Amino acid sequence: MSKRDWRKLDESDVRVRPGKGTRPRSKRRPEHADAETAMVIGVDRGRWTCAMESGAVVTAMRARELGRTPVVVGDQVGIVGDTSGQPDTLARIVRVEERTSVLRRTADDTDPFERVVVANASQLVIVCALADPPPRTGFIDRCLVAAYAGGLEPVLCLTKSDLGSAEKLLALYTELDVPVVVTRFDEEPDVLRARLADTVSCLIGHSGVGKSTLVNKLVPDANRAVGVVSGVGKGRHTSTQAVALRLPEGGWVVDTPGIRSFGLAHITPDDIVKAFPDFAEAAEECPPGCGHLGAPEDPGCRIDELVPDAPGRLESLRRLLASRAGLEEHADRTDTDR
Ligand SMILES: Nc1nc2c(ncn2[C@@H]2O[C@H](COP(=O)(O)OP(=O)(O)O)[C@@H](O)[C@H]2O)c(=O)[nH]1
Ligand SMILES: [Mg+2]
Ligand SMILES: [Zn+2]
Repeated sequence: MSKRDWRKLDESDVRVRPGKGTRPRSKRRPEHADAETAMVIGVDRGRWTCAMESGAVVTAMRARELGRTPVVVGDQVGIVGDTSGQPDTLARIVRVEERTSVLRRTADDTDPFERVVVANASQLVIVCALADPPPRTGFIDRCLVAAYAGGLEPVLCLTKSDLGSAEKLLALYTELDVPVVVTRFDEEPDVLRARLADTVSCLIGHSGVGKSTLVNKLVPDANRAVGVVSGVGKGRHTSTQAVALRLPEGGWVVDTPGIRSFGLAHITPDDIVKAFPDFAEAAEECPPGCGHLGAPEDPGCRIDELVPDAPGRLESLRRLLASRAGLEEHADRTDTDR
């Protein structure tokens, strides 16, 4: 072999082993072909709790080749190593599958970035008490925006019906076709239970609305503490992580104790409008960059022309668009639940 040929061989060798930064994320390596699929059900200080398809629950670390790739509750992952789930074993996450939906928590004083906190949930159950604490429609609207933009089906769960009537809230959300279930702690939540069966659902709601009470009914061995205020500002991160709990009927419910609000900063008006086929069609004719709020903010918004058909529905949509813009944030923050 001549000197030249040697050099050639050398170059091609370099080409098949690119530097760390350019390595494809899910490069198929022979040793990972047999990775088992699991769902992430908890995250705590660099350790991921994963439910294998076999039912075993395994603790895993993130393989070094994944770098800082986020791995969150609900993620479908490929796992290698010791997947027995025996005490003191540690498996490795080598792959994160593409997500079908995402929920981001808001940036706050403890973290300047919106981060995905729950992946692949198919429903967002917005839990809101009918009284004590009083319902906050600004909060519900922002949750709806997060659901529509993140690819989840929203469900409104109105709790404490022994303390108040659902009538007013029902009127606000029927126009948007949001399914509503009403619960109270002295009755079994059978309607909600049927809705959650065989799917992954994420629960969101302010402290005190009755989430833990519900979760304890839905998941008999959950043992969630009732009447305990958790959340941001308490300085205890372990109690504020999202956690997925297996439902006896099949499926999962994700409790999000410390997440008070979902991040909406990346969401555009079009992301919201897209969730409503009738409005989306009209919006295609809007001027570029239309915020779809109507006059005076958005003169020429074509959605205005649908008003005669669905006045209440348009009003509801505009309310959601305004909540994305943060116009209601202040009102919602003043009647705090801490
Ligand atoms: N009156 C009434 N109180 C409830 C109901 N559900 C829960 N609570 C009470 O509301 C308080 C907060 O409940 P909890 O489940 O801890 O709410 P979380 O903070 O959302 O998890 C507790 O004192 C519960 O006993 C209900 O349907 N009716
Ligand atoms: Mg709770
Ligand atoms: Zn428009």
